[in-house]
Amino acid sequence: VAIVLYDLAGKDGVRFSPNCWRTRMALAHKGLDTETRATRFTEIPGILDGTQKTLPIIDDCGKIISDSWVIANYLEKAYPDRPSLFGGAGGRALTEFMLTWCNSVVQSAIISFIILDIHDALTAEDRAYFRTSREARFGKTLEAMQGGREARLESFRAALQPLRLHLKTQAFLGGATPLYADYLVFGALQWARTVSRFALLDDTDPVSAWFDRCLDLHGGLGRRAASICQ
Ligand SMILES: N[C@@H](CCC(=O)N[C@@H](CS)C(=O)NCC(=O)O)C(=O)O
Repeated sequence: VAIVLYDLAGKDGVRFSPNCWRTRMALAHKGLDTETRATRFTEIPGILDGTQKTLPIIDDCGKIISDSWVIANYLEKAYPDRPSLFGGAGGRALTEFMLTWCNSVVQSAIISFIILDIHDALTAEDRAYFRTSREARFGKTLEAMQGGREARLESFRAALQPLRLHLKTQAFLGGATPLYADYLVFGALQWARTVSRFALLDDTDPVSAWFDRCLDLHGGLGRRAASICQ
């Protein structure tokens, strides 16, 4: 039986959520059969028992698990004979640092480049919810948040320097092959790729070459994904 992934979806079913992408890649890494269910923001209160607030959520034969980090840990424990997501206990602990860095530095910067593009990639039903909730959260309009993004690009790229230097000597953050740490940062960049035409990375950036390698993983799962910009 396939594991069900409740996956955030925009218009034309575009799958853009960074946190859902992490989980999607983790399921593929483990080689687990997955059925994704396109779920819009305003549909979340209507799924499962109605208490869930965020995606991703997985349903593994009736076991309902939410939160991407909890899900990754569940998969690692429940499927120990499949390829590891962390590479052992030390790897797991270090991955938790990557999670924190990815959320607090990478994703929180990327949101300011694409928040209006995300809005425009949503279905009509979701747009009002997204605008109201995000404008309340950030205390400004989506237009004001995204405005002037070109001027912020240089400092965003500079913030990726640790990643860039690491990838000079290794194909993936995990070494010769990817680990969950790769999927964390991949999810953040895939978020931008699926909803926006704005180029966060320079083509000559080693981070860009690594992202390209990630798009090819697991049968090109990331590359095949619809983007509103195709
Ligand atoms: N800590 C959670 C965060 C998940 C999260 O924030 N998901 C967003 C989409 S990327 C969401 O579902 N938001 C619902 C909403 O804002 O109503 C995780 O890692 O899964």
